[in-house]
Amino acid sequence: MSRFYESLSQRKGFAVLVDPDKQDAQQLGQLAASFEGAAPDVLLVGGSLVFCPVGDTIALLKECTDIPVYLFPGDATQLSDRADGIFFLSLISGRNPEFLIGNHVVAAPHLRRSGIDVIPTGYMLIENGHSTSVEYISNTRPIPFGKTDLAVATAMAGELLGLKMIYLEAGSGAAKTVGIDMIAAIRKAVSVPLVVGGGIRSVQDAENVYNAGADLVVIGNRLEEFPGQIREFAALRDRLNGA
Ligand code: 1GP
Repeated sequence: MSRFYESLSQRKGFAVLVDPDKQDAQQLGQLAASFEGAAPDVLLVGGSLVFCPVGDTIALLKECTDIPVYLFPGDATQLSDRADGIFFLSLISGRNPEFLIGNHVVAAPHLRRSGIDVIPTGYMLIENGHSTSVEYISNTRPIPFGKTDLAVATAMAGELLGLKMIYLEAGSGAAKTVGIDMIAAIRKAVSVPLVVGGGIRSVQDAENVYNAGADLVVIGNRLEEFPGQIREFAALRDRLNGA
């Protein structure tokens, strides 16, 4: 396994999600400049529906930062061997075979050829009160917000199937994060690294999610609006890691 994957079970981390459709070369340069003294652990590139080639965005990022870049693909069109790795997402909260195995069959030969780091990831969409892009595009229903037992059983099934990471997703721009009780229950039930994203806007949101058991917190929209806030998220991560 990669150094990045190993780090997830050793220390808290945070990821910045980059949407290729929203960031041009100048904005990516500004984003990379904001990492000075506040470096995220990983950059994720992708989304439910992306029109610009993800490889172009990755190439631009690679020109200005050494931080590992992982694909966070909405489907098999969002692949690039310029990435360092991929969160190979299986949408285990849903019942759409295309997002459980279909896209993976299309992607597998490309991934083998590219040799990038593949992290098999159980991707779980959790209801947050509003319909989300990923829910619409994947044509799946999220796990209801309060159904912790269902979420725990789903995460357990993912781990027993051999998935190496569980990603709890409230949806990009969600009004509220995945519930703290649900995160804590899943943390107790599985031993693989836990990623939590969607609707994290404040350092307090991030701290709550970390304290519940998240190993990696993903932040997208908030840093597009307020890039300078990355310093606060980095300081929180460093404080929790005793740095
Ligand atoms: C979405 O978890 C990510 O897939 C990030 O969500 O844009 O709400 O931070 P936000």
